[in-house]
Amino acid sequence: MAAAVALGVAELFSVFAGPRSAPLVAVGGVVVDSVPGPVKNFAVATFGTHDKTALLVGTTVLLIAFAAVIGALAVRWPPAGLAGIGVFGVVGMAAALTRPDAGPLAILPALFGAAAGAVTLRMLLRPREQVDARRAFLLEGAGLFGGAVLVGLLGHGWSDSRDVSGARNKVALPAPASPAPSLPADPEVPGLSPFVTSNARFYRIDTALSIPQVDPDTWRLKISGRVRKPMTIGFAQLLARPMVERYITLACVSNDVGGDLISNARWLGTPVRALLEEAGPLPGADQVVGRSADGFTVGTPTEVLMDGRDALLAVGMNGEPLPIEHGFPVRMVVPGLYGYVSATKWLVELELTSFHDYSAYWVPRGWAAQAPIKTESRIDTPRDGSKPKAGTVTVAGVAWAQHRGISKVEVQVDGGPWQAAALGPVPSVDTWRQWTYSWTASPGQHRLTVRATDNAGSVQVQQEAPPPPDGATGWHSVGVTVI
Ligand SMILES: Nc1nc2c(c(=O)[nH]1)N[C@H]1C(S)=C(S)[C@@H](COP(=O)(O)O)O[C@H]1N2
Ligand SMILES: [Mo]
Repeated sequence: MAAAVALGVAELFSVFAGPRSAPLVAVGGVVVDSVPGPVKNFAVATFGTHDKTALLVGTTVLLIAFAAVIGALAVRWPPAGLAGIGVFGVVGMAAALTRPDAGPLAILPALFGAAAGAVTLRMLLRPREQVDARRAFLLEGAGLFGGAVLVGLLGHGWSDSRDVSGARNKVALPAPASPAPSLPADPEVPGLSPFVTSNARFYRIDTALSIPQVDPDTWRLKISGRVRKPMTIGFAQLLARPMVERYITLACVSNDVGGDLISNARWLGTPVRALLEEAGPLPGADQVVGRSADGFTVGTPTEVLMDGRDALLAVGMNGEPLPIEHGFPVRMVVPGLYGYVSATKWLVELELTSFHDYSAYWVPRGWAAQAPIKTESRIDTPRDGSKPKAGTVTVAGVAWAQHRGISKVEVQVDGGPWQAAALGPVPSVDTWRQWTYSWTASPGQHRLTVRATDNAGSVQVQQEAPPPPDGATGWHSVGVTVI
């Protein structure tokens, strides 16, 4: 009960000190940043995009267990209770203080939470004279617990509501100097991924337990490190630069064969290259480190950003300002590279350095420093285990090899000969490509397999490999029972 009061009060104080200073989120953040790679991969593989919820629930369950043990000890020997709360307070303060974006105020939630917990514990453990001491204790405890949950939820809701959606609504996106081409309608194949993923359905992957809230009015982008002319620019200045609009497909390196950590959007942004040219990278600066407002880092080869592809500092996504969870106000988007080496969200700095001198966030955690997207394809329909009717069945899906482009997709039925699928139109080599194949299906069990070939002539690798260290390989296949 004292622990509940501590957490509730801490949530309330996080309204002032920032949501990432709340003990659960701060400790969770330390766990996210320090768990060994395999544990992390297990969590993502098991909980997918719910990995953060799983972590917070897990942390709470552990906390309740510890609190119960300490409570039981405290009944026999009260100093144990105070010591336990002290330990929790120190852990909470240390976690909050060591978060990359923390100010000194970050210790307040854990400090006041622990103080409130200590007072509560003393009060609950005070000597009681009444005959029905047990009943009074339980009533008092239940009241405190209810109050703590209420205060915690209120504080949490209040601090969540202090987001930058108001500022986001006020952003007026400029018209692109170079608009994206208009697209034909999607083929009418139920179950096939639409060419453009809506913002609501776009996959989301990041280490942020609490989404960074970056105010465009105070946002600055620093271009620093090994450059002739370090620069700083604000949001209005960025919007005043030439804007281009491009369809670009983003993919996560953690995507398994057949997985859905890939989406395609129409991005509005300004070319990174022009900005880098103004800053003037010095010889040897072969890596551009993108730094996020929450301290996360991404390392991109300077050469890739300068080779003429549409590497963008994006401000718009499918006609809207970037959604907050997708990096508002500014993120990077680079065709052809997995997200963890290119797509910094809540971007605040581009630091020129070398791969030799600096390793970005995921590199010491076992992922490759450089990671171009592998040629892959996926069957969207029919789904594995489904029961299509005999006759003509449309097999369809997407294939991708960003910045090289897809030249061929083939489908194989029951290990037979490879058959060419029909390819959908694409605006550039930077997006995925829809494909369809008309299959004359006979009753019984069948296995469908797909493979893609890119414009460089490379065929999708058959050898199965898991995502670490630089992206999964293998052919996607589904088993169906035709009825
Ligand atoms: N600030 C920040 N940017 C980030 C990440 C992150 O954890 N923090 N994750 C990267 C990874 S691994 C991917 S795959 C993409 C995902 O972008 P999305 O969530 O908009 O789909 O963002 C990249 N940018
Ligand atoms: Mo990713």
